[in-house]
Amino acid sequence: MKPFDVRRIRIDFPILHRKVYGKPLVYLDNAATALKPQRVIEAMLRYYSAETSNVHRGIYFLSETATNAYEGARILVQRFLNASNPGEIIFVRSTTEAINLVAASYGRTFLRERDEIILSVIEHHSNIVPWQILCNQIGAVLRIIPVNENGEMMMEEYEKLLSGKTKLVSVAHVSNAIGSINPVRKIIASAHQMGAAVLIDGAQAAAHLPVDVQDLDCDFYAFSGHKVYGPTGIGVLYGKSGFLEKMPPYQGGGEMIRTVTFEKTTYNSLPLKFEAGTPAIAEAIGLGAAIEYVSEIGLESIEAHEQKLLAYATEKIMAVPGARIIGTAREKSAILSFVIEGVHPHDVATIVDKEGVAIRAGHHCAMPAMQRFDVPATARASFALYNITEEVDSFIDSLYKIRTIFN
Ligand code: 7TS
Repeated sequence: MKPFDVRRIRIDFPILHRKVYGKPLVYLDNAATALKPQRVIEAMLRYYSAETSNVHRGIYFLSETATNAYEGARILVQRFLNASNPGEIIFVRSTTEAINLVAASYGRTFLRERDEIILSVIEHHSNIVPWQILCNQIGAVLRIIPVNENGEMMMEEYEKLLSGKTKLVSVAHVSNAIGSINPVRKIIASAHQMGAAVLIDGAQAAAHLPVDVQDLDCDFYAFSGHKVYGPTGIGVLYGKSGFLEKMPPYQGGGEMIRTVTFEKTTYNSLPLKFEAGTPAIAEAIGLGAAIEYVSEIGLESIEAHEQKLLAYATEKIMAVPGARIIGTAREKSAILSFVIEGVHPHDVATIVDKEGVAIRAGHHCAMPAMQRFDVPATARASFALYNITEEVDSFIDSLYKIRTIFN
């Protein structure tokens, strides 16, 4: 494991040096979006100030420079996920778009009436609604894996749901609502035994634990740039080439074709078949810089650091009167969802905000997960590589203030 120097890392994030309400910013909403290191900001600035041009079409210097930077970012992502070739890395707008792409292209082509799609009860809405839309269009059916009291997937129930009718399984690697790290390796292996394809929603995993798509053997893997310290507006869909080759394009337009006549159009090879129109060039370059940044620090070291923060925060919050943690899976990522008896989570977030502490409150776009735990909403602190125990202390101190206000 690489040595990890959090003080050194904090210098890389300019926003960490600002204040809110005259207090140091304590940013604990990393599951919503992560802060950006200077290197990412500079990479985008460089493109806009010195390299602006479109990609894949110019034969002049600037366009070649931009194309190299854009395609270089793809190779960085390929190595980051250990995909077998760059054609398996499709740049999309976000995790949301990646899942919609698979539902629209793979789903509408290869699924039929009464085929079954398995999700879990703790999915983000972006891994629920695209499948519901597909089901409404083609008459496929959703099946839902339950979780136990701790928020762990009930694997015996999952095995029972699997059958010859199962055509696709789509689950989160890490739950954004309650932090569970799901047993995706087992989920994938069992689905494959039934001949079903598997998509893993890696939105909450990619920045927090090492991901190797070949080792996992998932057919699709999705994540968002903005949660891995990169820009918004860019995300990644990894797909095995065997799958992507046989899928029809998701959108039509420039760049995704080889030849067009009114009689017949032929499509470009991977990955461009799935990248219609001018892509998010600056954002892809920024994502490349972010991936380089986290890869240099090392995901194992990042994970170890965040696990320490999670353990520290968990212990401290258990001592706060009335606090109850939602999501106590044995394997958890750095997400701490909780409620405080008698206080609405929005009030919790508003009060701690006045102390400079940013946390999220709400249903976290996972309403079925909230229903499962019989809460309308939770407050959620989520940690990243730059967070420190002193920030956890500020957060916990601000929770004690709530009790004073509400008593
Ligand atoms: N899947 C999971 C597991 C997520 O956590 C999110 C975003 C998404 C998909 C969608 O990602 P997007 O980048 O396409 O929007 N989760 C959160 C969150 O927990 N708070 O804000 C966004």
